[in-house]
Amino acid sequence: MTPTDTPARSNGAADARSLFGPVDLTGLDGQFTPAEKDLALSVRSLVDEHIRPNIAHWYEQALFPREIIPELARLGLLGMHLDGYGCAGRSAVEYGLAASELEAGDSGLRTFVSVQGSLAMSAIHKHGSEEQKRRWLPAMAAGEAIGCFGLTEPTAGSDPAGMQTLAVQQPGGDWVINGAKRWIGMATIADVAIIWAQTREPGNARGVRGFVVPTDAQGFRAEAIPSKLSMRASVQCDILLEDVRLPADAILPADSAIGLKGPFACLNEARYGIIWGVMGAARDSFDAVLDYSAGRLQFGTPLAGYQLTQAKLADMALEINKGYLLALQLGRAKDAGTLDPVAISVGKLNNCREAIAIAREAREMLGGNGITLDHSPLRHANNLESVRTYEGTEEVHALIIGRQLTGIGAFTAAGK
Ligand code: TGC
Repeated sequence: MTPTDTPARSNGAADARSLFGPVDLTGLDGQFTPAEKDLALSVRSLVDEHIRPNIAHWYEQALFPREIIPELARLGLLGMHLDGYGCAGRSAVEYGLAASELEAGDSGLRTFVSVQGSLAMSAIHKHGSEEQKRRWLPAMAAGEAIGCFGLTEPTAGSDPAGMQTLAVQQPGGDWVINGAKRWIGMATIADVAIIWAQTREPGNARGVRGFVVPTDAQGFRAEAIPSKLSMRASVQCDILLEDVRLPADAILPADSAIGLKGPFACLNEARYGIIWGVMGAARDSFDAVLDYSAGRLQFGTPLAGYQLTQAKLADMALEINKGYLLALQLGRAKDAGTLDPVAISVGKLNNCREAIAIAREAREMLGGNGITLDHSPLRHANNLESVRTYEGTEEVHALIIGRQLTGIGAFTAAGK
């Protein structure tokens, strides 16, 4: 048999309800209910209609397309896994599938949905007062109010316990916050910021707490970080807080928000979404190079007919299948209420690592054409540099797993 007379692959078009297409070598499609598939395919339609035709332009011009927000809200994707207060109450698996479809379009758009739903809305939903929930969640689910989540600081990234931002309670009850946050998604377009700060009451240090800060509060300033080579269709910002005065009830009051477990509970949600999201970017990179290799002749033979190409495609397909199976295992556990944060680290570390390797390999297989925005893999690979770094770097997740395996914390040289 010659390489060109073997119609070995189907493009999945015969099954209009195929979620995964040709990469599905292990029966992934059969693992999802009709309702889960419906949701995923409706997000795919949104991506096909609104994101794919424009993403190269947005990426090149470094534009976050605000006009996409009403479309995301219309599908119920903002805070989609939260219950009540205008949120869609979808399952963890549905949330994961939506993240995957969005990130097949671009990590920047999935990041917007994560920051809004998994970080800002989830902080209010988990830790907020009834008044805070009613004030913000319905508007945020409708896309009428945008949120951001300020944890990381210029000198405190992997170690948020080292944050310097300080909220001091005044004798009348008001809080005054001073400090700086960095790498905060959406801050320049946000209406509300969840700001995590060390707290001090008169004569008393009280540890890290969260505050619901309207971004029009006096002394709040956000500036977009320029010249990014990654996440160009998204916006990451510095926040400066100079004597920002807030009423006593701006604090997130729940006991669950006392100390760093407050923000970490929200990071769990965002990290979970990333496990699925990055597989979307990997799948899109694979689909791009599979198509290209079928049509591109080299020495008179389609690239797809070369053994080296097929071995690379096979390796990519293995990791995409394994990555989705891992995401699904964790998603079913999350829906059952049994998902452990260490398992989230397993998923985040593995799937980010494999997704960026797949996107880079796909770029290489596209040859010189792969360095333009005509093809998605290098854009995905550049975005994934951010995704593997935020919400816990690869090193942090490796050390969380290492601590679980050995019982010894190795985050610092002192063995903490
Ligand atoms: P440690 O200080 O000992 O623990 C503090 C408390 O937190 C609890 N905890 C968790 N709770 C729930 N889920 C988790 N995943 C948790 N991890 C820790 C812990 O049990 C303890 O509770 P308590 O009751 O005893 O006070 O911290 P640790 O030693 O457990 O963790 C160390 C380390 C390095 C793993 C942690 O600091 C870490 O995860 N660092 C990475 C931080 C990170 O991911 N930063 C990214 C922030 S994202 C952002 O700011 C902007 S990106 C989003 C955007 O685009 O805007």
